[in-house]
Amino acid sequence: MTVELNAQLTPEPPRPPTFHMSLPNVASLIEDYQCNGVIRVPGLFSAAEVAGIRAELERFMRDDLPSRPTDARTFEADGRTVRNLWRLEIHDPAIVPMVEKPEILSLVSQLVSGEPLLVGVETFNKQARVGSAVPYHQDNAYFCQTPPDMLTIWIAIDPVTMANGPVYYVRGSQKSGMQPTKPSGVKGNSIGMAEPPAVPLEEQFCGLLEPGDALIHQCETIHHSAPNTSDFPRLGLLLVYRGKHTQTDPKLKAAYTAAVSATPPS
Ligand SMILES: O=C(O)CCC(=O)C(=O)O
Repeated sequence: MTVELNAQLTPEPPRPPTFHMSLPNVASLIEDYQCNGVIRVPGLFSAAEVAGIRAELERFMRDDLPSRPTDARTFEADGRTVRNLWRLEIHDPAIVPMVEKPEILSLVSQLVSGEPLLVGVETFNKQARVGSAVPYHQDNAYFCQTPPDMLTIWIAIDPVTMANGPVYYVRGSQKSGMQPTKPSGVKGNSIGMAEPPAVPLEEQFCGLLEPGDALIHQCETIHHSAPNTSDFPRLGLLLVYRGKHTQTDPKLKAAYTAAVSATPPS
């Protein structure tokens, strides 16, 4: 009786938040990821969070980038428009707490089958009319990890439309593992696939997004994107995670080192 009475009168102590519950359908996201190698997560960031991230990226490019090493960015062919920012977790650590949310870590730990480590924060800016294409590739040609428990979260800061160069993914391609590569000669994407896949564009997963939506792809999922021929920018912020247990594969690393030496990012 006393116990029951206490239970009625004593307010429940606050519970630790179960963050993964705030992402709908986590089980189906995981199933989809394992099947297709890519998933769309709508509304991962709020409009206010997106505005904060955009403001920080703009501040960083204006105030800090000129004093950072040249490999902190890749310019477009015009030599002045930023194509990519690299290693923001080092060059602009203020961005990390803005993006590394507990619900993301919870989901990522399940997708990489282990403790998630944030190993890269970068951008693909794809400015209006100037933003260049990204050739067909598998990220693990750059990351060189085994097992391939590694992924990228691609967060839309601008709307991504058919016209401004969305990323296209070949569903299920991660299941076939790494395909032969060749140096691409593209600054910022130095290693690509030796042969493009036979899957027609209209059968590929097209990553159309609203600001704050995200795509998550496994590091061996084949993907690419077209140039931005529109009047609208297409800024994406990318978070790269690996499981703590992955290791560098020396063969992949040798191929990547040769490609990036031939075409450095800056
Ligand atoms: O944003 C793009 O156009 C390409 C992105 C990409 O290659 C990646 O997410 O690994």
